[in-house]
Amino acid sequence: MTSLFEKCSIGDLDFKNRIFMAPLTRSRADDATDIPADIAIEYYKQRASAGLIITEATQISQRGKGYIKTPGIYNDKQAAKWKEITDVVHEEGGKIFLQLWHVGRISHTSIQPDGKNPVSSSAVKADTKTFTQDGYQDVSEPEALSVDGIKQTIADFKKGAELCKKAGFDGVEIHGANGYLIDQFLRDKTNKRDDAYGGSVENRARFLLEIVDAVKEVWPTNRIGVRLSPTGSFNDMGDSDPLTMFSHVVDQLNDRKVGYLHLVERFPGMDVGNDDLATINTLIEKWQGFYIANGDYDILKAKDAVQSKHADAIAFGRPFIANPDLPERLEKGAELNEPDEDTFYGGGAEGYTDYPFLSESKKTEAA
Ligand code: 8OZ
Repeated sequence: MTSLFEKCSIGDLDFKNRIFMAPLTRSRADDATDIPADIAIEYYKQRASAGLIITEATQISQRGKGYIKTPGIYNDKQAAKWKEITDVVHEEGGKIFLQLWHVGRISHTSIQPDGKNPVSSSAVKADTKTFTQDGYQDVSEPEALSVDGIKQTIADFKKGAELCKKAGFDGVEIHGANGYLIDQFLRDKTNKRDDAYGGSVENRARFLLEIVDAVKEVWPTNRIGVRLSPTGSFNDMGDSDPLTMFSHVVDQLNDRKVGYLHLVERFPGMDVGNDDLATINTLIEKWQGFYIANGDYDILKAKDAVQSKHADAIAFGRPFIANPDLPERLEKGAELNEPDEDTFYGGGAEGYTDYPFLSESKKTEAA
């Protein structure tokens, strides 16, 4: 039986365990330049015992930004800071992918270049809020991207993928989940287009697949992952027939031999219906490559998922925020630190780099 603590690989890429770090927005980047904070170097270094670190969602353009203080990957200065991060992770024997992100409509005019409206597949406003300089505010009305705008955005994803090479990443994850731009094209609650990028499942998948194909010109397929949330409703999302939509997507990703599929199976604290579980399970069965499961996994569920071959690896989010040495703690059956939600987004070292390692907690207990 396969264990969570066993190594695994995708092509020529080896991982020391199956305990992966999920992408986690932490909002500590410099807001004017979108350069990751210096303290992010220590944060990622501390977590290098993960089989794979997937970075926080990182915008591929200024248009792709929707929350204050999220980092970017659209210029050399940002890539240079990311290089400092990948260097320390590699020195510690870890592996790290960057998550390429465009928020689409989940943004605010105050965050967009020149105070413009955000873009989306269609002009459908989300019933949700985002973090701005003036606090938590309703997102702004989006504009539908033109076909030229779509082509430019695909080029931005490709440029982001190129900068990731310069920055020393092991690969990239395309963020197609959680109601951001790619998901806004995939699902029919948001995609109302009547051109080649809307309507049929083939058309709605086109934007994602053109991004995958553009990124494939930069990275070998085993170093490209795709994250999806077929049944998620976060960010005011939905689809009339997720099984049909995402079955097509998974078929296409199989054809392209993408390195891994990463599904948000459920959101922490949200109920999942039987239909949603069945959809997710059907999609996983269809998928032929490496599968990363995410969504409210604890140690027992994670062990079971890997042993039963439901998943090749598990991406842990909140547990990795509070436990930099999560693999060691899980392997030893040690107690876990509890994450502090008040310090998830924004601020400095508190709740970011100051969670104790097991060795430190022992020291404290002994003292
Ligand atoms: C929480 C807050 C801001 C962004 C996601 C990138 O859900 C996010 C995100 C999550 O994928």
